[in-house]
Amino acid sequence: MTMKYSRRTFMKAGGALTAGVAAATTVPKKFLSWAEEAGQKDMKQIPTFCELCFWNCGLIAKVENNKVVKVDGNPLSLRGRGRLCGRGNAALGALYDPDRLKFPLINTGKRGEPVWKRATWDEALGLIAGKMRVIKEKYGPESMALIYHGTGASFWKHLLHAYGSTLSAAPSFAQCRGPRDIGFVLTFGADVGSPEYYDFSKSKYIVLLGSHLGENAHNSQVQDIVEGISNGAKLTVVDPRLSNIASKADRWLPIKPATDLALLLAWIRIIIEEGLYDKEYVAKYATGFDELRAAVQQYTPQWAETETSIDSDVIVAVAREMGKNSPNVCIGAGRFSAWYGDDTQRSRAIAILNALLGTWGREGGYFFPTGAAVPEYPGLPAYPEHVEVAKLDASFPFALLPTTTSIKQASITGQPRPVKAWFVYGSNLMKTMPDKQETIKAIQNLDLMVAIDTMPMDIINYADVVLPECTYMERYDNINLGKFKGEGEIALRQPTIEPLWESKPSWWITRELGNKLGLAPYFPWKDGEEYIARRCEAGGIDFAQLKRDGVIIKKGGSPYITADKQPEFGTPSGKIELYSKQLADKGLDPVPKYTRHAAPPAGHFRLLFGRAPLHTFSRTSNNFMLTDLQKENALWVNSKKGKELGLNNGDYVSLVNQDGVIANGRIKVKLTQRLRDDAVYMNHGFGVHSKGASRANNQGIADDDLITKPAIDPIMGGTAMRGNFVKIVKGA
Ligand SMILES: Nc1nc2c(c(=O)[nH]1)N[C@H]1C(S)=C(S)[C@@H](COP(=O)(O)OP(=O)(O)OC[C@H]3O[C@@H](n4cnc5c(=O)[nH]c(N)nc54)[C@H](O)[C@@H]3O)O[C@H]1N2
Ligand SMILES: Nc1nc2c(c(=O)[nH]1)N[C@H]1C(S)=C(S)[C@@H](COP(=O)(O)OP(=O)(O)OC[C@H]3O[C@@H](n4cnc5c(=O)[nH]c(N)nc54)[C@H](O)[C@@H]3O)O[C@H]1N2
Ligand code: SF4
Ligand SMILES: [Mo]
Repeated sequence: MTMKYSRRTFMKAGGALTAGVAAATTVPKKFLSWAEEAGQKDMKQIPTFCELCFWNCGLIAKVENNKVVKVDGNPLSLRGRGRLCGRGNAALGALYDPDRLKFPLINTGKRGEPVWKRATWDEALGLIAGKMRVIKEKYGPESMALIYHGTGASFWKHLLHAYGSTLSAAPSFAQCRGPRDIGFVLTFGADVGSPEYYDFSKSKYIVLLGSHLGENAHNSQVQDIVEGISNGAKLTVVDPRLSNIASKADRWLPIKPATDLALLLAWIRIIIEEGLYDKEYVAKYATGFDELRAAVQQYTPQWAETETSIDSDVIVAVAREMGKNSPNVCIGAGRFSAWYGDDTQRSRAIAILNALLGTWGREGGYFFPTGAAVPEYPGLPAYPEHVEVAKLDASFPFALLPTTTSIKQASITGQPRPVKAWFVYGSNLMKTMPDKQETIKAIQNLDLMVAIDTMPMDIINYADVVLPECTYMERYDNINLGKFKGEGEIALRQPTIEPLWESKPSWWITRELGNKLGLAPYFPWKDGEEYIARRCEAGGIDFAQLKRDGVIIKKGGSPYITADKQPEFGTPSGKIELYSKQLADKGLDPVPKYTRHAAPPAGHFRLLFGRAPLHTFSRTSNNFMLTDLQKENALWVNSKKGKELGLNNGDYVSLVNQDGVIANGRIKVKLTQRLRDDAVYMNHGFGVHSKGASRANNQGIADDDLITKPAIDPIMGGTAMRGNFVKIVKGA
């Protein structure tokens, strides 16, 4: 395969290789004088970055007598620009949660019915190392898997590599953004980045499908779209629900759920047939236009109206608005894209539409980012030679990153090869992976299951050993690199106080475990500070400046295509592939094709879900500063439909899905005109079952209890979750 899941060629086009050091950046004096003004001269101000979601905004902790008393945004951070979202402001709620994991724990009961024994670090790590030795001997090192989410995971990847396993997967691929990334990689040879390379602040026209920005609190991206709108950008939001961003839009298209591909294909057809596309751009950079044109003839606006329930006049009008504003248009790629099973194809349709409008590398569309780099710790030994083993994702031809889907299957069936142990780092799989019973079955088959977490969330109850990591406020971590418009960012996480109780950072835990496994040469660092300082030194980066400011910014070149800066596309043809021969060669549709999805059976609603603005999944569901603001989720039900069913606002109901599965607990009804009548909607992350999380336990209902039937994306193995239907049961 010539295509790589990499942004190398993309970065080259973006001028990242010409990056130089920016003029010295320091935290503005005014900002640092905050404590002095408050008469607290001995207050320390320590910059670090947030881990309450992956956006990783820079923050400054105010520390008094070894206690963090406040956090503020770091104005130098490109991810937050001096601001924190509601969750980021609740750092103290994560740090000082009395429910935190305090000591290593060994499960002397069963997986799922734990009986905990407090252990020393030596005992817990000794037990794990002993089992890892046996597993390696019996099944080979590649039978050990890492499933992860979060910055500290890189130390665990390093440990596994040193041990001999390259098997690791993040749910944020197959359960989240994987379909989107692969759809764009197949089309442009590059993905849209994280943070996404949206040039919203310069857009003249923005289209969002789903993407409930604002509720989904991508900090700097929300700032950008607000700036774009105040600069006059027109906004169209496609969503079955009037989301907060839809309420700010010029047009809200309340689409029938699961039909977005029909709308996109109709838009593509109109833009081609009315000649609204960027002809010069398409001729120069794209291939497969004639095949695309022929394939979309069937998708007329009238046909799309019957599928989507959106008036064909509106469909045509939006296409013309996009065409008129081309190329300063951004049709958002979305992020959570594991929706209906044909998600890579839907993402490809979004990519194709952007290509026709010439938005890639253009002002107001998708910019070419600038990156920054820091070398690895110098002098580490090479990893053991990789033993060729059966590829787990062979049945998904474009699973360019490994999927949790295949790890789970291999753990259950032993095919195509056995997986016998999981390290689960910062991932609450009980809420994250659809079809919980199958996840439990996979875990029951393992020889070893270790959870590395900060909180007693549902996942730890299935572990043999639980390792308490200290929170992001108490540790050095991996360096965080970010790619932005004309600037790249190097960000430091450093402790603001010493770890509480017996919790430890990953650089320490992996080193100690590595030592027990005879892998000491791979872990030469003295401590977290030395680990970072040596890497900075190797890269000529001023560690003292990084420690003082929290971030170092590198300047880059033009974010747009110019006469002497031409884009390169990492596809096999070296062009934007409107028709994908790669897909055709694998027996997959080379141009996205619409297939109708099942509608809710009689008496049922489609179960839709999304982000709580003030929570991140179950990452924050027990955070006392946030439970004060939102403790449980609500069930959005269309007012008229709800009244027909005899429901009142505030009634508690229970939910049963198409497979007869009843969700634990009860949920409060919110009657609203902001939702279609064929779906219900709730925030994800609630309905935590673990009793150890005392505030989150049993608050609201878990969408994940009801998602028993995922649809698997045949292209990349994503597990789509919005094809489940529920019935409302009154009187809970
Ligand atoms: N506050 C907060 N912010 C977060 C997170 C969080 O937990 N909390 N999580 C972060 C993460 S990891 C991710 S991936 C992102 C996810 O955030 P997004 O990528 O924005 O998620 P989506 O699923 O696109 O958006 C949810 C919206 O999709 C709508 N929707 C449902 N079905 C359909 C449909 O068939 N068609 C269309 N057009 N719309 C539909 C829902 O009504 C809802 O408004 O958010 C990130 N930001
Ligand atoms: N039903 C359903 N399933 C979904 C989604 C959905 O909306 N509905 N969303 C999907 C999406 S978009 C994504 S990205 C995935 C995310 O799902 P996951 O990858 O599981 O990520 P989180 O929910 O962020 O992980 C939360 C876990 O990390 C722990 N944790 C928090 N901070 C730290 C830390 O500093 N160190 C360690 N070691 N652990 C920590 C928390 O205590 C908790 O157990 O879920 C996907 N699955
Ligand atoms: S968006 Fe909010 S929760 Fe996410 S990193 Fe930034 S401040 Fe933290
Ligand atoms: Mo996600």
